[in-house]
Amino acid sequence: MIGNIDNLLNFSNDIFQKKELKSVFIQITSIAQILWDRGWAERNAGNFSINVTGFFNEKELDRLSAYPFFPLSKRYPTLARTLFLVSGTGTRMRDMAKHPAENVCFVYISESGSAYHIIDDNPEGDPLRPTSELSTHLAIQQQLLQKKSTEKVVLHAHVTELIALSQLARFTSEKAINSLLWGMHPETLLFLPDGVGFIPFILPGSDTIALATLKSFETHKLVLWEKHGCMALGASLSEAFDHLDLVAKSARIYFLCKSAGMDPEGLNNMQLKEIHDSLPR
Ligand code: 2HA
Ligand code: ZN
Repeated sequence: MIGNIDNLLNFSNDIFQKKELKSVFIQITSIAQILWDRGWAERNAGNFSINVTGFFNEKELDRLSAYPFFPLSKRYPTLARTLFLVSGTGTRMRDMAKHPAENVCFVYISESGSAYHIIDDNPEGDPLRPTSELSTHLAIQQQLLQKKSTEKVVLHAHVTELIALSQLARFTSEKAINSLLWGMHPETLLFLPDGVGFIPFILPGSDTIALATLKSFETHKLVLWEKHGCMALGASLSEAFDHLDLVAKSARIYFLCKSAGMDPEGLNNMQLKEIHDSLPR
């Protein structure tokens, strides 16, 4: 354990430079750019958390325990001594793509699971605060650890095509929206056989949305928040993005047919069954 502020500042620098994290930062750069290019991250929309605990040894985690802590509004016992790379609140994906280190912070959870501290790339200025959706991210990350899931990433983006679908009353149920999305393209059923979770509109950043999302992630890898956006899980940021990309493609096919004045047929039940039966068991 160290208490010397110079050591802390040095460590804050070391942690951003850690070579094992290089590929994580490369993915952040590329996915942030794609989210911006797609228009899925207007203004400061979108956020992510990446569990990077596995890149650090016990000794390094001990050093992190020397930082000052902020209390968390809830206790996350399973997250004790875990470390996350989290997008900063108010940051823009278009800036993230160019300067990832300036737009993310590390969030380290205390031994009790009831406090956290922030390590950013600007230790002398005001700390960059983590995303406004931190409570939802932590609750989901805790559930992933409890399930011993290989998924380490939670990604939120304003996927325009899916927000548009959620504006149509006939698709505002899990059954209806999945039947549409699976019908538009075989890969949607192949890669998301559990479909997407659907959550009727709830205030972003609230405990209620965190709880509803948590429940939905018990059975899905992607959850749609009505008239707002999506959250996706992945072993990496790229994989979480792939889930969003896949369902957005299905939604685009639907709207393309509609804008050409046609009602898409969709894959029929026999075709869907054939795809379903080809899935590995
Ligand atoms: O990160 O998208 O829902 C900003 C948001 C909040
Ligand atoms: Zn949002």
